[in-house]
Amino acid sequence: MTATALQRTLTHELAQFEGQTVKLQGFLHARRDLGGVQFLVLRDVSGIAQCVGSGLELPLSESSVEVVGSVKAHPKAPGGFEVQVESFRVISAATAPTPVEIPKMEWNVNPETMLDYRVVSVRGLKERAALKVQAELVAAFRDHLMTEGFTEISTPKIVSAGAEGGANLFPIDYFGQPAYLAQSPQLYKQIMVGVFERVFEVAPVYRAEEHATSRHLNEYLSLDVEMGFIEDEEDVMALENRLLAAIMTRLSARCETEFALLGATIPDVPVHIPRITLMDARELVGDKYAHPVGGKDLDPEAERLLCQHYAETEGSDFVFVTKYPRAARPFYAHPDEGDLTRGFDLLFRGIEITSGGQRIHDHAMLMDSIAAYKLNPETLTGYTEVFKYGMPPHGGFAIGAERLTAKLLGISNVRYARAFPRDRHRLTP
Ligand code: AMO
Repeated sequence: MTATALQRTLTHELAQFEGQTVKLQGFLHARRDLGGVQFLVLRDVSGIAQCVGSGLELPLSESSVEVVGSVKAHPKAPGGFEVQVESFRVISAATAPTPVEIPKMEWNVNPETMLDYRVVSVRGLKERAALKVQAELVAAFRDHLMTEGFTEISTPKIVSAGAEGGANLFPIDYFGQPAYLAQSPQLYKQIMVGVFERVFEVAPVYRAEEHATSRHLNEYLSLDVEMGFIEDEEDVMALENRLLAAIMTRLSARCETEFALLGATIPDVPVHIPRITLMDARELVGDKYAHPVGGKDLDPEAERLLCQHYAETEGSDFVFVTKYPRAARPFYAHPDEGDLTRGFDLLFRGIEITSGGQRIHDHAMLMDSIAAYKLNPETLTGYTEVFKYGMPPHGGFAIGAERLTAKLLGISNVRYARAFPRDRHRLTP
């Protein structure tokens, strides 16, 4: 059979072809010349394969290449098989050496350099593993919500007013009119509850965070959910609980290699994720860990300690923090007794990955809240109007996809959980 008549085999399928001739196509991941004998590692979408040949003229690393050869068991080769090269072809030659050695890259070895050269460094096995896990996570998010009757929506990313308050809006010039990049689909996803009752969106959102931290991006992927006809925020937390369980089930089934490569473990999602009120949480980290509690929210160290407590005492990597005060939540949060709201956060392995809660659905209550937050009601009419038309009690949440991905995989900075991160100092590539 001629090489071109052979079907392409993927590197992860080699075991099925022992003793047979296969055609592999991929990138020249690594190469070694031992005087006449050449070893090359070919990388394709499914993994890597070691190939050995002689008299080959190997191109620069990362060239796309084709190998035709026979598959032999070889315990020391990745995956336990090696391909003995019968013919070798360069499909598209690299014309310059890569600025970083892809197979030798490690996390945190000069991370800025790795991000500078992201167009090619992102091909690294660990780098792409993070993005692959995120892709599966997003697919599981969609699949699970659809089984629960949710409909996917797509809302504007160019908006006339902020949804979340605060100063972190990116202003843009919209044909001479002031506008902003959307901080969140919040107001639109609520409006769409009036259409589909249960909705979700997977889309980037924009936050003009001034500070470069390991948990903040200026553009991140927001996994948003909103559902109508709820009793209270408990229904929303229960939904997120089921959703996370479904996500972890899919990751266990489809991302074993990626988790192994990164030395990470998939968490067990408790049937009932523990809950603690913000007030009790502050007391707990104060009493148990002598961590001073100031401010209206938990600081990053308090989040870490609270997670440590639940990991140690209940074996849970997750904890819901509930009953946030109004001062810590946006105007749309549904009030609860005292000056509290029905808002919650979900912490996972030491960091907040979700905010959510029940929202105000009563028009008069909403207008009062807008006044109490000293917002200009005129800028919000496109949103507040809908509450004149029978909006049901509703609530939802948003998961920061990069934070969840990073914490799942033990990646220290959310920037590596995004293909092309936008941070305080980075607009390219
Ligand atoms: P919030 O502003 O808390 O809530 O954001 C929700 C989740 O998004 C993630 N996140 C970020 N990730 C990376 N970089 C950032 N700068 C960043 N900011 C937030 C976090 C956070 O928990 N509308 C509400 C959600 C809702 O109530 O439905 C909202 O946007 O994981």
